[in-house]
This record gives sequence, structure tokens and C-alpha cells, in this order.
Amino acid sequence: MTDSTPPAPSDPEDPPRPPLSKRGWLVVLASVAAVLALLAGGGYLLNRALTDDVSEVAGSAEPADDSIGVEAGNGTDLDGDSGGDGTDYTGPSVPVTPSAVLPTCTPVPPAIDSTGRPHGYEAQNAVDGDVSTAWRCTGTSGQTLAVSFPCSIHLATVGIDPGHDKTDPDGSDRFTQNRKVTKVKWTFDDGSTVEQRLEPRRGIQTMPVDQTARTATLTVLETVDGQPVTNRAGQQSAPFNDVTSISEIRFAAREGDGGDACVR
Ligand SMILES: [Ca+2]
Repeated sequence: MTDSTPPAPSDPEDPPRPPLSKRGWLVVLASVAAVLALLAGGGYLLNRALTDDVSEVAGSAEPADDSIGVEAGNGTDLDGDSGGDGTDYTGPSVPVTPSAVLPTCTPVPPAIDSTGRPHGYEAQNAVDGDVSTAWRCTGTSGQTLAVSFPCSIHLATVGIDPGHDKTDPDGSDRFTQNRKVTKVKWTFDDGSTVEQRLEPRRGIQTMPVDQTARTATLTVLETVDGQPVTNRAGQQSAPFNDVTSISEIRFAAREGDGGDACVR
């Protein structure tokens, strides 16, 4: 039998080898299979390594949460100015009043002003067109206010009066006395987000946006303290630093660019 054939002498001159036995062919086939398996495994590992490298690079390119406010994916300026990327809309726009507002926060009960009149702080105050009325919630950040529009509109600007923009008849400066909002995030119904930075001063501060939306949700991210105030009679009042107020939020949509017929 060939299986019992003694091994060939290990002559370095390489004498003729006998034909491969059945076991020899099995060994060759097993070796080839092993090499193919190693190659396939190596390819997988190489591919895995490259994939990991790409993932790490992609991950390192993503901004940290606190740096989102540099520029949005849609090219909208987030720092409140209107230049730089050439995408800002310069055509006509129309004011849009939300048809509904829904806060998520702990409400503040009505208070009495210096003339003894009660004033409420419900969310509707943020869209009533009156800067002397404010939406107010407890806390210094994290409050949200979701608004919906009569139909899907192409937003051109968003605006905020970032405190309680009011002076009482006795001269008490409620804007100075209350916290001021200095950064918010806007989230739209398609999931897009932009951040808006605000100066702690009176008045509506607008930011251009390029966003089609049916809803917009404001989230308060940062606020700054109020300060003690003194009325005309010389009486000093402590700041209201445990609540956050926003007098107004405003929206404008691109005119004649689809969707705005419902707001005319
Ligand atoms: Ca108001």
C-alpha cells in the first residue's frame, strides 16, 4: 500500500518524489483551505480596522454640544448676524403669529405690580405682541416653549425679547430685576436645530433662519442674573433670580415662497 511507503530520503539533491497519496492530497487541500481562511480573516480584520479608523475620524469631526452654535447644516448664521455665507434671505417677509403655544416648565403664579394690579405669566404672553407682558417659569434654564403655525411656512427670521421688558409706573425696572436669557435652541419639526445667542438687553433680537417648519420649539439654554432695582421713591427691591422670563418671541416667513398663504 502506498500509505506504508517509507518516506523519501532527505537528499538535498532532490531525487524524484513518489506521487501524492490520498492522505497527501487531503493535507494539501487542508493547507489551501487554511490559507484561504487566513486571507479571508485578514481581509476582514483589515477592513474592520479601516472602518474603525474612518469612524474615529468621523467622530472626531463632530462638534461638541457646546460648539453647535457655530454654523448649522443649512448654512444659517447662528450668531445673529446676516452676512458671511451668502445664504441669507434678503427678500420680503411677513410676520407670522403662532396659532398655539405649549410650555414645558413649572409655571409661576400671578404677581401684583407696584400699582396693585395682578399680572399673569402664562405662555400666551410670549406671543401677544406686547413686550410688557411675559411668559415666566421657575428655574434658570431648560424651560421649553413649543409653538405651531397655521401651516408649514418658510421661516426667514426668529426673534426674542430675552427678559421681562417692562417698567412699572413707579419706575421699577423689571427688565433689570429679572433674569435675562442669553442662549436658546430652536428645534423644528424636521428635527433641525439652531442656537441663538442673545445680548442681555431690552428689545426684540432677531436671527435669520432658512427653515421650513410647522412647529418651532424654544429651549432656554443659558441665562444671567438680574440685579436689585430702585424705584423713583428710593425703595430697593431684590432681583428675581429663581425665575426666567421672556416677553416676546417673533417669527417672520418668506413672502410668496410657498406655505405662507395661510398667514395672510
Ligand atoms: Ca408679551
